[in-house]
Amino acid sequence: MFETISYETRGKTAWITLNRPDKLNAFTSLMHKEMVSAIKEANKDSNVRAVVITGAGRAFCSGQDLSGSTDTDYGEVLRKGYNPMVQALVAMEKPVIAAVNGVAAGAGMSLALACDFRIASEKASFIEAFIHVGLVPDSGNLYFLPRLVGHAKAMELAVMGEKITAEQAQELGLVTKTVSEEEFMLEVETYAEKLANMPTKAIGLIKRYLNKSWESDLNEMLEYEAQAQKIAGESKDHQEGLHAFLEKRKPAFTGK
Ligand code: T3D
Repeated sequence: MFETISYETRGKTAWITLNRPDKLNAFTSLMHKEMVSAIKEANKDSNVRAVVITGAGRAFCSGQDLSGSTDTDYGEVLRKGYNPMVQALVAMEKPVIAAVNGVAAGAGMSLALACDFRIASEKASFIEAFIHVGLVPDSGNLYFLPRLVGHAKAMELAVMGEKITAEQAQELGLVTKTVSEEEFMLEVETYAEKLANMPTKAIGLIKRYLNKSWESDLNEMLEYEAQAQKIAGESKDHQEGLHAFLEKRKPAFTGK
């Protein structure tokens, strides 16, 4: 179905794997298009309640494929390729995990930042590689990075472009958890399965309104919370959660 990525569902989780291992999964325009299609597919499939994005081989993603021509309009590459991918990820009201198996460089790091959770193998690393080729962080990197690590650290990482280990990334709050190479895939599967069995609607609403919190004042947020709670309060999962509590059993959420 796809040339540069693979897409499969395992249980309630969709797995999107960047699949150009000889180029450390560098992005091409075809890969952008395929990523958008895969994200949309995961979004519309009501059986999918969690999404994992990872890389084939030893890398997560090395960013833009630098073996392409240098006389392209990078602004247009971003508007047509990267930005729709980031927008589709953020708009998806399902939890998305970046399973960072190896190096995440340039726009590959941006992709990881745009996900809701980052689980890193101890072999993973992160590098704001843009500066080394005279470019600026893009694909949402300048939006997500300061929100995750604060302005001063974002400035340092973006300008100095030094590679940081998974452990350092976790200390900075960039990474949800770091796992040994041997346990990495099992841990990602377990984490995804856990998320996929949670109240998906509520997770989607948390994602939607946490994103809005950056540009809203308190009164707007109080109203957004009221709107979100009305929707969540009418969900089957809320009923199930209440019944399970009263009956002293574990809830069986369906995502409805
Ligand atoms: O539209 C636009 O262009 C603007 C948008 C820009 C967005 C961006 O992402 S700009 C930043 C682009 N990415 C980079 O600058 C990262 C370049 N790669 C590296 O710095 C290093 O490869 C890594 C730090 C990621 C990994 O280093 P290492 O030592 O583990 O591997 P390596 O030996 O450098 O790379 C292995 C192979 O992958 C090698 O090919 P070879 O020699 O075995 O045939 C290398 O050329 C290839 N490769 C790695 N990254 C890229 C790549 N090929 C094409 N594009 C890449 N980005």
